Amino acid sequence: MSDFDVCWLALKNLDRRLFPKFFLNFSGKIATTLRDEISTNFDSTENLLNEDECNLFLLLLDTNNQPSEIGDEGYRLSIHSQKLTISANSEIGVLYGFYRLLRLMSEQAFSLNEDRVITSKPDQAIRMLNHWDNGDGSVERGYAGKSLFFNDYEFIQDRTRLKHYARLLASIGINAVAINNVNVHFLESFFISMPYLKRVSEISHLLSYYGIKLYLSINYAAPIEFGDLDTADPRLESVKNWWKVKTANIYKHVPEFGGFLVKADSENRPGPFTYGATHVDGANMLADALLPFDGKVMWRCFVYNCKQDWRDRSIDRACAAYDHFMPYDGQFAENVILQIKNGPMDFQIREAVSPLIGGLSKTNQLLEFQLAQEYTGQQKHICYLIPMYKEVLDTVIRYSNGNAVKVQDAIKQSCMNTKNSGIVAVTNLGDDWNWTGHSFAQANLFGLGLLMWDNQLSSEAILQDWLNMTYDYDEAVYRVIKSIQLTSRETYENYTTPLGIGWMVKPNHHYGVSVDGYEYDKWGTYHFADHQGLGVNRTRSGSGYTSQYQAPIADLYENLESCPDNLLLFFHHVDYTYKLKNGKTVIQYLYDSHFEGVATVERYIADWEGIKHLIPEPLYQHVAMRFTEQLASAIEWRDQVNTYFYRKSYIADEQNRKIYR
Ligand code: GCV
Repeated sequence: MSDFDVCWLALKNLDRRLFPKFFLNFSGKIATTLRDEISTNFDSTENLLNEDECNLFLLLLDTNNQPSEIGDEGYRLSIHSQKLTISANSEIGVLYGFYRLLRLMSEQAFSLNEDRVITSKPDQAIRMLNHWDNGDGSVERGYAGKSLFFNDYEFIQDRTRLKHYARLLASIGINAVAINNVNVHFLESFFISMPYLKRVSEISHLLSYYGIKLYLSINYAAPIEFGDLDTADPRLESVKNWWKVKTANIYKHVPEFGGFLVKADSENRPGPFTYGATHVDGANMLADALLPFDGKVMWRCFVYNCKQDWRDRSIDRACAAYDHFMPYDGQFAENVILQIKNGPMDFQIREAVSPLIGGLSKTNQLLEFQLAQEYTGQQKHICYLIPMYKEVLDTVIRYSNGNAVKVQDAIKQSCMNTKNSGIVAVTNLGDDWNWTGHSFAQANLFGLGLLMWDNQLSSEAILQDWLNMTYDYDEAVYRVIKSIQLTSRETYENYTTPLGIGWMVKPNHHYGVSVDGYEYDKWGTYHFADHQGLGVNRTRSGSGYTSQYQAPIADLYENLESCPDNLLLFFHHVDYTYKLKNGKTVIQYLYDSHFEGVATVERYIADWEGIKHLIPEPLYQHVAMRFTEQLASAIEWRDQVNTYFYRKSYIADEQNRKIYR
């Protein structure tokens, strides 16, 4: 038995004898993986001679006979006369179908007696994870232990855990990963060369058994770091050739290599701006080197002025991504994909959706989420993020011929090549026994995987699947975990930064409250509270950010009357006495939400105690200990925020609750 959790692949109550014999009509890497999975989950033996004896069929379809309904990676799963067939147009499609079978079997109602057919194909082509792992084994914004890939400037040699990692990812449909931090330091700059490529190739090979492509984050200034050139100007032949030679060498050693992930001209990372060149010059130069190998460049749009003067009210960080990238729409190469954070700031508990997503119409896009809970409780607090992701995917971000276009469709419609778009998330994984620090944070990874595949799934259905696969307890336990998880995002928002204001965190590590922590700093993340009110004026009379949205979305946010309350302070600076749509004043809402947030955490704790006798002690204690921290932190948030705004406004709480003076 391994010393780590197998998460949702634990599948404690599968009937191992359900499939006595199985039939597989193809051979190769994925067939090996399937045999492995079958022997892990069932007592089945393969029968290649007499198909009549089999009741599980894993079939790679004849490519001339492709049912278009399942595309390249999808599958068809059918139960007929007590036989179950999984068929697909690709080997990976069959594997995805097999994992779907495991999910189905974790449902109480599963039976071979009922005929049924399920077809499924992914809504998004690229379903990727980004690791922010460093060569020394640390993980930037990692809250679940150390890196799964590196330790003490070496690649980890033990493959046991990596194999489980690959299983977990494939089981939720993830097909790409970048294994090192986008902030590429000195050592990691050399991962694109020998001897590191040997190790990269071993990992890439292992991942290929699960249909996962490996990418590397690169240092834009690598030609200089290597000591080969004194410039990284993308327009120079010497620089172009340097990357062509390096890229060809990567593919020689890592034939399945996916491509490069690039953070350039962002938070002090090098980039084309140093040479007066553009992001188009930089990205297309790399794309050119990757093109012969069908490789891709994921180019991040997190470009903003991180040395802003807080006194200068003319700069709004929220405008930056759009301002930098929109002018180049249509100029990026076909194998360049712009990677855009879901909001224009930085993974706050609630932000408006980045207007760049609706703006671009001729550029490949990857929508970037953050599973790592940097600003959402750092995997000490429970914060089920799937409702937030769904909200983003369902947001109408533009209109086309009068029809509303949601984010989930916009990212596909604007691309030059449908295979070059999708969704990516910064992972919440590490080498902790349970992978995610808080065991309940597993649901975020599981959920996002499923949601990237099927954008229509509900947060509740996903959570139910995760529970079915992970635990095998009394229904009362499920009820409690569900009610906690499904309300946890709002609860976190309530006791931290409601109404879209964001930030107010302690600088650098971003955990815990510090209302003015960033207020007079250079990062562009301000709340502008004074004695009369708070919020950021991003309307036309302020920074003009609202104009980056197309009409009528721009007007929706521009006008106080139509701006949704939960984004009010993201878009507007208002008085404390301004009345929300629910009739409360802003100041009263701030007080109420903070009291309510803490009260809800107290209720979670009581509910958790109430099911103590129904769950194993280690799980009980693990969650209980984190709740103790969550409550302490929530109380600190409540008291500091309430006191801060009482002192600024001098307006008392209508309910006269305890606010420290
Ligand atoms: C990897 C935020 C985080 C940084 C992160 C950066 C990014 O600023 O605090 O740790 O750097 O985003 O997304 O590049």
